[in-house]
Amino acid sequence: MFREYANLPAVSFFYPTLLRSTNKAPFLAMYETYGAKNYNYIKDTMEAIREKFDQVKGHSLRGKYDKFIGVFPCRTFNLAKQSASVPHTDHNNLAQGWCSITALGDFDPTLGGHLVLWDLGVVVEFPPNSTILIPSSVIVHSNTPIQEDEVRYSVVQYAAGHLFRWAKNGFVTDKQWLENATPQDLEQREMEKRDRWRSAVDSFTTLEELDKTPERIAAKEREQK
Ligand SMILES: O=C(O)CCC(=O)C(=O)O
Ligand SMILES: [Fe+2]
Repeated sequence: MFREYANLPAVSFFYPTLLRSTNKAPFLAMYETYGAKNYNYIKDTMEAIREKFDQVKGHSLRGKYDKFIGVFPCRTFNLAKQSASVPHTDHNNLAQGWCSITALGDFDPTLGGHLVLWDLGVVVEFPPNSTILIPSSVIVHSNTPIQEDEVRYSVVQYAAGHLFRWAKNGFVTDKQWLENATPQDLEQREMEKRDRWRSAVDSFTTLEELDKTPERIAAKEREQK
């Protein structure tokens, strides 16, 4: 997906910058750069959950920072010898959240292992050891099969939607929250539900927004001199 946009000015400016970033895996830096609002929503919620559990003696979730996990609270290993998915969405993930998929193994990416993005009508070559970020909860995706003697695994990192509902409820389940909710709480929640899709859509960065960052403006000024 990224390659298609690589020649657009905002994107081609950021890519080398984020690859120079030394304290994060490039795919995390990419998420933070191109999906800042989205990334920060996950980061802040995870931080709130960790803080909450810091208060519970002996149950701290505050592990050592892992630069290959970063903000992602969940990870799935697809370890079948020829891992490939049929068309699906990961609808339990945070709807607007991006999912990081890393392909591993030994296969010819020109013959198989492509990522198919059905809603976009796009088929992307997906070589082993590369990572692609997609909003996997809303885009139907699958893989093409690899050759008979080849091997393919994948590692998927994402944020489960339930974590966000639970944190928003004040760290209780929907069932527990409903049991204690007042009529005003219920009314307020119905109103929030009606508008929630909009804030989820707004959390995607537009190319115009990328073009207006201070770094990009400074670069444009330098180009003009
Ligand atoms: O292996 C892949 O490329 C996709 C995996 C996937 O979509 C999933 O595990 O939900
Ligand atoms: Fe998936």
